[in-house]
Amino acid sequence: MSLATTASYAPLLLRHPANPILTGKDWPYPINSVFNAGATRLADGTTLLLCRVEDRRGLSHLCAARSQNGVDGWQIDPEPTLRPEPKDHPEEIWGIEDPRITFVPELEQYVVTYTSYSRGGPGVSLALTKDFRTFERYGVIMPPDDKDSAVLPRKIDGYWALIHRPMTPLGAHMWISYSPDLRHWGRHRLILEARRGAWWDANKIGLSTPPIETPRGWLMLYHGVRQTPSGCLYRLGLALFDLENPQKCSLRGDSWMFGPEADYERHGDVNDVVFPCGYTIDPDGDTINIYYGAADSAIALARSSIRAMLDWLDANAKIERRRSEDL
Ligand code: BMA
Repeated sequence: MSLATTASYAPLLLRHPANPILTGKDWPYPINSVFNAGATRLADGTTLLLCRVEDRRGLSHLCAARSQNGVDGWQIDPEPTLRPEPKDHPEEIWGIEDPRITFVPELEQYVVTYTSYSRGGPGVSLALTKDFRTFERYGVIMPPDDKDSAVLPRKIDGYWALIHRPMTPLGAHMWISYSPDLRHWGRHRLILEARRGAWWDANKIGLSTPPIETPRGWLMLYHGVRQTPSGCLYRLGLALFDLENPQKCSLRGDSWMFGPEADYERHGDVNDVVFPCGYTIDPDGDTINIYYGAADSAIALARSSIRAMLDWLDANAKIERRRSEDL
C-alpha cells in the first residue's frame, strides 16, 4: 500500500477568508446563535440566506439575510421572517430548523423544506414562497422522526421528488419519495445507507445542501456523523445519482472531503460541526458557494468547483454496486 500523498488531500472546498460571515453579533434583535442557512440567488443577483436562528429560549425560527456579493453587507430582516406557528401547526411547538431552498421554475416559486420540531420529534415541513416575505405553508409532509430534506427542482417522470432522512429500525439513511402535488408522498425508497463500524459516515447520514444538477447526475453533498467519546463529528461526503432515476447512486466517495478544522468549526455551542444547507452557483456555471453552519454558532462560506467535485469523485469513489431495487 502506498502512503497517501498530500496531493490526495488537497482541499476541495476553500474557506472564505472573511469567515465566519455571519454570527449572532450581526443580528438586529437579541438571539443566541445563527447557523444552518438555506441559500439561493434571487433573480436580481442578490444572495439570500434563510438562516436558522436560535433564540434565547433555545427555540429556532428562520430569518432572511440578503447581500449583493454573498459575503458581506448583509441586510438582515429586522424580525423573524418565518416563525413557528404552533397554534395552526402544532408540529412546530419547539421551533423550525435547517431550511433547504429549491427554486422550481415550473411553479415560479421557491420550495422551502425545513425541520419542524414537534413533541414527537423532528419532522419535515414544506412551504412555498415567491419573495421570502410571505409563505404558503403546506405543513408536515413527513412525520417524525425525519429531517435533512430537499425537493428536486423539476419533476422526474411526472412526479416531484424529495430527499429526506427518516429514522427507521434500519438506521439513519437517506431516502427518496415522490409526489404528484408536493402534499401526498409515496413510493419511498432507500437511496444511500450510512456505513457501519469505524467509517466516518457510520450509522447516521443526511442530505446537506439540495442536490446539484450536473450533466453527469445529481451531485449530493451529505453529512456523516461519527460518534466519539468526546461527542459527534460532522463531516461531508459526496455521492452522484442518476439524473432521470435519482434513486440510483452511481458513485460514492470513500473519504470525507470537508470536516471541522477552523476554530469557528471546532468550538461553539456544539463542537466539531460543519453543516451546509445551501449553495449558490456563479454565472460561470461552475463556481459553487457553499454556506454552512459552523459549530451551531455561526454561518461560514466555502467555495469549490462543480467540475473539481466530479473529478474528485472519479478519483475517490467506487461504483456503487448495490442497486436501490435490492434494498
Ligand atoms: C443535527 C441537526 C443540526 C445540527 C447538528 C449538530 O442533528 O439538528 O441542526 O447542526 O445536529 O448539532
